[in-house]
Amino acid sequence: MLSERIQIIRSEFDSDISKVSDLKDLENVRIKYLSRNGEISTLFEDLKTATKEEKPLVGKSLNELRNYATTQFNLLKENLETASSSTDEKIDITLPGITKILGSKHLLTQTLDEIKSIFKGLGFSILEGPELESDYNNFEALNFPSDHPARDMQDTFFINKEFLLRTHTSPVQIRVMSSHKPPVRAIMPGRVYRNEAVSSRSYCMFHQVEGLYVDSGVTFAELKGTLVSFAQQFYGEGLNYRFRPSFFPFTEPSAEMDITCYLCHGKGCKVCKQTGWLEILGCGMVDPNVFGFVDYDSEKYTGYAFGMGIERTAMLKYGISDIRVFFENDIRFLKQF
Ligand code: 2NM
Repeated sequence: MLSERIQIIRSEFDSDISKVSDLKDLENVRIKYLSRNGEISTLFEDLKTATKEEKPLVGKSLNELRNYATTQFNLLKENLETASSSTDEKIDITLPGITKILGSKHLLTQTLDEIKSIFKGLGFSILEGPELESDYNNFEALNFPSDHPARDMQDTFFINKEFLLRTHTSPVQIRVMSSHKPPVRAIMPGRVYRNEAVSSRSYCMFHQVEGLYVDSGVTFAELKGTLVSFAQQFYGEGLNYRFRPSFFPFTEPSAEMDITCYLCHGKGCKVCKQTGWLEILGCGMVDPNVFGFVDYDSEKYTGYAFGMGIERTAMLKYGISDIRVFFENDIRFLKQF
């Protein structure tokens, strides 16, 4: 009986549509019941074979089934479409991306990297040594007289009578010369410590890079050539430079190297204290007494040495007026470089 088949198809449709979970399932239900060859269309075909008496009633319930199925289909289709489009909205491709905040090298590290690479290009190797040193390596072997003011507790952090925090990286030079025969050509970067009042110009800890070249026949002219080449590469070509006589216990003769003030170009200003010059490093020929301590024959060998503060070097190059900014880790300072 046709009316019974209508009931069966309706409950099968209800069961099938209740299992639909996505638009693909729903389309299969549409094909099964509502397409041209679907179950409901087939019932309409069969209606033609019904008796005259049956036809109006069966036709009516068949129309109801088709309307019911179409309505159910449309409702579910709408629900599934809004559900899937709302999950799409979770990815808004117009939103700006989440960028990872990258750190950068500290200005001191950048400055030291640049100094290292220039001296590597000039044939120097790079050596390091301990920050805790003996009084012998830090002062004695460097020809500091026993009454030198640097050896005072006021100026140096002593651990005990024999050991201290190194006040310069020169003890590394003593270590190298004590353990290696000439030629020696190296730079020694690292932290050094001074027991002084902290101010905009000095801090209790800072960084130095010192250099040493010992061989037979090393001259002061070679010292000047090497340091001028360094200054031209680091501070720029076209600057004037000069060497002024100075004094260090470990070198004789000793000198300080100046370059034209980058601010006033030599005219005189606050930064260069009206001299037109900026002091960039200290240097000299290694004192024969130092060679005596490391067992080098000073009749056979000569050598030059130099040293510069890395904070001071960066301050000169970038116009920084307070050394403390290097150690405060204020992002507003650090991210400028
Ligand atoms: C400086 C200036 C001049 C220096 C000398 C030596 C050594 F060990 F060879 F004697 N090391 N470093 C030196 C010379 C350091 O710094 C301003």
